[in-house]
Amino acid sequence: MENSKKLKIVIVGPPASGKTCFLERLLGKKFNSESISTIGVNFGIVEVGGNIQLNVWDAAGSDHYQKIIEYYLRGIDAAIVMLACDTLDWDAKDYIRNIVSTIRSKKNDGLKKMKGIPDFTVPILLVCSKTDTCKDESGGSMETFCESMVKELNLHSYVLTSSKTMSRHTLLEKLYPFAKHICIKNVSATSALTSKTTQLAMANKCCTIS
Ligand SMILES: Nc1nc2c(ncn2[C@@H]2O[C@H](COP(=O)(O)OP(=O)(O)O)[C@@H](O)[C@H]2O)c(=O)[nH]1
Ligand SMILES: [Mg+2]
Repeated sequence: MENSKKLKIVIVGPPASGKTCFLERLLGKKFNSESISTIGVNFGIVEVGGNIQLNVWDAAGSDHYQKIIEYYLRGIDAAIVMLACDTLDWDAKDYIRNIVSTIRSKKNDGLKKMKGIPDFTVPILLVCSKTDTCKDESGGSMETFCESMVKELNLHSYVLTSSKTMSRHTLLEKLYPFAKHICIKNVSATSALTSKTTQLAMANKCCTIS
């Protein structure tokens, strides 16, 4: 689609949290129960609806690839942090805190990058994956865990997903409000920038001796 809004998104999460399966399902592929671990990164273009195109980078989760993840975080519009529902414990909380801090510090562009200021505005969605493996006994606790993380770290929101049992349509529906939020945020940032540039141009004009 020529006029679609293109957003750069990175999915990060521990190894085997379901990142690659999630991206593949969004791309319309079948669920793969024998998905092999990602070397480096996978990439896919997801048409999420509403004329929004997500350019999604699925970065390998192991510490070995930390530098690669940091590289792909540059210039992103948003990030997805993925955790499997059967790994939601204290370690998972620390993992989320650390990765969110990395995302906020590496995403910076322009002035913020020069000054080394973390970007607290980058939208981050928490995805709790593999819910088909947990739903019976811990449905409530998954939500409590995610809500507390969203609140503590000021994330955009969270969604519960299963690449195994949910349709592509359902997964896209879960992602759509996040994609829409990023678009709206980008539009307001651009118009703020445009108005700042206009103000600066006008100020300069006042001071120009012609
Ligand atoms: N039951 C179940 N298994 C899943 C789901 N998503 C991924 N898996 C399995 O978990 C393993 C790791 O998935 P993968 O997408 O490669 O994880 P990644 O390392 O985060 O990219 C694979 O064996 C997948 O088949 C899910 O929603 N439900
Ligand atoms: Mg993978």
